[in-house]
Amino acid sequence: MNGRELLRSMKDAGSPRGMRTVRSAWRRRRTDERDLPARGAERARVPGAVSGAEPLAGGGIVRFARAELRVWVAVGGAVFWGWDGDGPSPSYALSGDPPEPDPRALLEPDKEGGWRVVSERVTVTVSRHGAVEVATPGGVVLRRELPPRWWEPVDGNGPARWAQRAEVAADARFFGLGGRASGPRLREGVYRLWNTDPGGAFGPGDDPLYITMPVQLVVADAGTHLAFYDNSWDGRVVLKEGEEGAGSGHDRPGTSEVRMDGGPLRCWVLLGTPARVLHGWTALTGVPAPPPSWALGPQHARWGFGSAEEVRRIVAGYRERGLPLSALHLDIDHYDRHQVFTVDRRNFPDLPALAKELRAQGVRLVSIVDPAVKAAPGNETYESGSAAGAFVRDARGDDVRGEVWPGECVYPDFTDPAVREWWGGLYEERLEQGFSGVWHDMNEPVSFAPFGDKTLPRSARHALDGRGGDHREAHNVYGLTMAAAGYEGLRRLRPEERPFLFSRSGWAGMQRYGGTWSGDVATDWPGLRASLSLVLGLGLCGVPYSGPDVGGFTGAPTPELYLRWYQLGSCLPLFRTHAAIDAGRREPWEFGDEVLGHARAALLERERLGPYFATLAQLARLTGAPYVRPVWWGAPEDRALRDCEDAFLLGDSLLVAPVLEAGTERRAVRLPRGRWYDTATGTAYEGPGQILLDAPLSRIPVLARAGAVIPVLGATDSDGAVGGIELEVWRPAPGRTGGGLVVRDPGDGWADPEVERYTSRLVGDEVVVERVTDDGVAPPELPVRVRG
Ligand code: NBV
Repeated sequence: MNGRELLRSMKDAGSPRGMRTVRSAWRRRRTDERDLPARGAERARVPGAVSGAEPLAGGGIVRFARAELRVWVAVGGAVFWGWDGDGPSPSYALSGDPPEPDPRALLEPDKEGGWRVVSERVTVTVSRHGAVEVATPGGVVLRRELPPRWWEPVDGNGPARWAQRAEVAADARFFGLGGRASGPRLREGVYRLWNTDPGGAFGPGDDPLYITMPVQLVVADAGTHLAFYDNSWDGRVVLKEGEEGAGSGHDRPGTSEVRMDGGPLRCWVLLGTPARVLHGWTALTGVPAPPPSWALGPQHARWGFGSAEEVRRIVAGYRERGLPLSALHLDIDHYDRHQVFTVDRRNFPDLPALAKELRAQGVRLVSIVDPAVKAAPGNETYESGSAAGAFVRDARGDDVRGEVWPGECVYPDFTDPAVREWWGGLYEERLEQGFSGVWHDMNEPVSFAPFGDKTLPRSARHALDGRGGDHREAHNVYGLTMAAAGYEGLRRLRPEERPFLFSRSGWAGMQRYGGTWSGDVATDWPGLRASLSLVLGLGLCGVPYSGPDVGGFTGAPTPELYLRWYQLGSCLPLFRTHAAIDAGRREPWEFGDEVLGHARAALLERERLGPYFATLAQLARLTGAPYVRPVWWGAPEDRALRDCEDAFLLGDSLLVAPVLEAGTERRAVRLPRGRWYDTATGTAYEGPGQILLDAPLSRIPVLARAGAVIPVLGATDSDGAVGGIELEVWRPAPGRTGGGLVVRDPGDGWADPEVERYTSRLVGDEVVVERVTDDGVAPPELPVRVRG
């Protein structure tokens, strides 16, 4: 315990909760000291010299003096390699069985005395000492893993630690590693792989956060690739960007060194365009669950509405001002003394009736769900969970207790399939209360502590789906497996509806069950920036649905900061205002008439773009492409775009340049190649290059790609009836064609919607839009409005 921690624990000990917190932190420490012996002497190992190889499906096994490597290429071109018998399964990241090995990929000796696997899409070369090089069929090397190193306990007790260093091109940029506040481009530094509630509010300097993933996307002139070290243990990634030798031929490569405290040393590598890589990634780890259509609308939350009356007042506030609202979220204050699956009946006497009343106004209720269960007789969840043996135990078989909002708590072991089933069934209570969706919080998982790690003891036992293990391996998949439990539960309970679930913590593959949000982002300009970097980075890790607490979690934003946050938020998949119990207001009308007017404009534009968002949600499901993409998405070879962190593409058609600094009325925008229109003025600009655009308080710059065909809602008619879907078409540049995809909103069910493809071109001065079908082209059935 350091001085600061000691001070905090003395302060905490002044209240009953504080005393329990201090006690719980000591208990965690003692449990680990008792059940997790300190590491003794270790022996280092490297693979040594190659001794032979054996061809197997898709590749083979290459043997070394002190290790062996299984390497193969899957149908579709994904590369897998694993040392010492580590295969692709079991894995919490993979959505099902691993893909089949490519029967045409062959293992052959190479001239240097090593071996290589040659396939149509990729060549993998294994050197004589165990370096693994992944190259395009043209021979361009994208990634070179140096021989790994292991440190094994001499007495054979305990896991082997390992380190794996890889080299990438000198010009490469790193992205990903889950949700990072300091991205999206990951600069030199150490990134920890241990899901963590930063406590309080976070900004760009805070790392790690709630979602860490050993997934990196690397973009270089030579090509784009994704590397995934499928291992959920505590670890670190040390990134160093390379340096080019300015024509001297002496480039210093970029490096990534992954160090893990245990667990398998295995990796998947996918290469191709960014779109291909993300498609491959979601083929491997699961397609993103498309949210129900209402979850693409504006949502409002607050910790501390406090009563049904206040909820009614807020909803009426939206209605009276003509502001659309799709959902309202109830936080832990609506529980009975913070206990999950209960209701504070004094302040929320009839939730089902309230839900019905709001639903009639088009507003759904979403419920927070915390994993920790108050350990008290009489608490039904505790009693049924205890009877089912559902809670995480220590090595002696006693329930592990922690301290969270309701007091002393126990934690379901979601790595046990029976526990997932039990927990999923509990969502029936939430549905009966009238909730339409769930918001998973505190699932890193958190146990308050004045010192040490704010989570469960590392020695806590977990089922790990029959394999058995401890919290060192289970920690990072706790949120993921909780999401699986909730999602499957909702599917069983309401098979006809797409579940709405988003989760603060998670891991590779969490998109199968839903989305996420920023967590407790600080209310300041750096916090605003961090919230964009999180959404972009998570999208590149396969999690396309997320968004920040608009306005920031803590404190009170200035009207300007609130408005800029609102404008950015309105262009992100999850568009939700939220704040802490002691924070200032977040309703758009609380910041004066000017802000209200501009916020209303952002809100209405979001509504108008509804069909485009619905299309992006379905395309994310079909292709893995996130709604929100870095500007280099379609042009990774453009180095200036790789370094651009203050703008993003929304789908293929729009480029959004949010205002991330105070006092801005004009900002620079870096354009990808092609013609782009400022959607506010209609002025055309030619990319690539940088332009300056007006960014008055009333709006943030949004540009449309020339030729784009965007589904939007038509104007409201004079009776106030909302228009149907129209195609907004941005005039193609002369000599160029354009187009767009439209996927109509399938409602909240599972219908497989059709993907409609449209093209646009100029004939003389006229813009011609056509629908491309299996039988040829046809005029579009939807009304077309040409702009630009
Ligand atoms: O449930 C209260 C909050 C919630 O409002 C927030 O969104 C979560 O990220 N929760 C964290 C727990 C308390 C944080 C101080």
